[in-house]
Amino acid sequence: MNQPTTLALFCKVVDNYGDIGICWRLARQLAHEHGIAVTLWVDDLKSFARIHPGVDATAQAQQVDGVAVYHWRDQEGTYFAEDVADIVIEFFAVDLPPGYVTAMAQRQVKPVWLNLEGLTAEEWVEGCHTLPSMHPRLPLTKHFFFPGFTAKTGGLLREAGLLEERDRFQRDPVAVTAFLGTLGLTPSQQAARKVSLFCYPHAPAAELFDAWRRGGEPVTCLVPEGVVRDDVRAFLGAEPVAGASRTDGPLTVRVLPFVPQPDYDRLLWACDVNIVRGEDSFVRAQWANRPFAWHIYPQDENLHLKKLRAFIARYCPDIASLEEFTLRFNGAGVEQNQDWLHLWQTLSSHIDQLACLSANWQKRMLENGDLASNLLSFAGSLR
Ligand code: TRH
Repeated sequence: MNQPTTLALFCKVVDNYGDIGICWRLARQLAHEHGIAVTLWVDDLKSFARIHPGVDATAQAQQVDGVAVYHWRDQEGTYFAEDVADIVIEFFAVDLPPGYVTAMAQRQVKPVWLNLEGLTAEEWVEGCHTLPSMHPRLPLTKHFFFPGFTAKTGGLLREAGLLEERDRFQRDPVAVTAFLGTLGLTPSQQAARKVSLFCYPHAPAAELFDAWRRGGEPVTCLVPEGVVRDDVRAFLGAEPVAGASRTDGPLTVRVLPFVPQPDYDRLLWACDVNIVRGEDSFVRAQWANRPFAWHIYPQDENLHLKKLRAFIARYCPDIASLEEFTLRFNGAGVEQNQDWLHLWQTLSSHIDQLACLSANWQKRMLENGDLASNLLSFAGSLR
């Protein structure tokens, strides 16, 4: 069998950082761990530069950590069969440049063409994973590839050695203290229950701040700059710029700078509880081995709540405290009048159970392999 050695990944940034966050992670892993020559086409280099400071947001072409990165400006242009990679991935069903698709069809050995889809715990995914779809005119077949939580999906993104690196970090209090120190946390802020909060603007952050302020337990809430800006501004009584912080009773809220992707992992590893969002931080929280709650990306007609419930059903069907907290955080709880302090305290009282849940979940996810390796073996099976 002729193993593929080149791969082109096309990424459109719809909004925020998850699209490029996922594509970059995948591109880097394929290059570093599998020796694939990867070209990443991305339409928004500014977002990319926020998660990777080594990216030049003005360059048409650049090498970033062994990956060729091209600014994907438009759909125009002529491509030649020899420009086309062995594997072509469209992320989230983006439209490839028509000239590139024509060149794909001109290749003698046709490329493996994959549509890498979004992550969901819903059952239908298993039936659609790896399904083919013929091009209406050209001799090309595209296959759907779904990340997921079961052996009948593509699994989750996870770099080799990630869990070992995390364990080394979490077992090294000096490293954890030093890391949190670089983010400006004082010793007493470090000693408190540390919660990272990365969520969408409609999250009930103000309610949570109020509950923590009324609760007896010292809490340090770490919020990346720009996240729930209005609620953070109201709590601080000042502009929520990186480095700003205020303590009120047992609660400190501290604004963090937006850190490079590897440091965001360290942040998740260093906190006691993580609130994460979207897709990539959601997956990273699962590898952090810490209790977490998910603020899901909202979709029309509340489609996201179906996805949220599907995940809860797989992840924590027996832990009511996490289910209630998560549903309520996403505006979907049954008992909307439940006090946030009560929800938080119930969750906190189950912290050991949640830690155990997280470890068991991780074991199950490991059994599915990792997305990059699964994708390559599927691509290899098609050639
Ligand atoms: O940023 P997100 O909300 O992204 C997405 C996109 O909106 C996308 O269109 C949508 O489809 C998807 O959500 C569901 O959330 P996500 O996926 O967690 O991505 C955030 C990325 O930013 C992730 O790679 C981690 C990274 N990050 C940093 O590198 N540094 C930071 O300080 C923070 C807070 C995040």
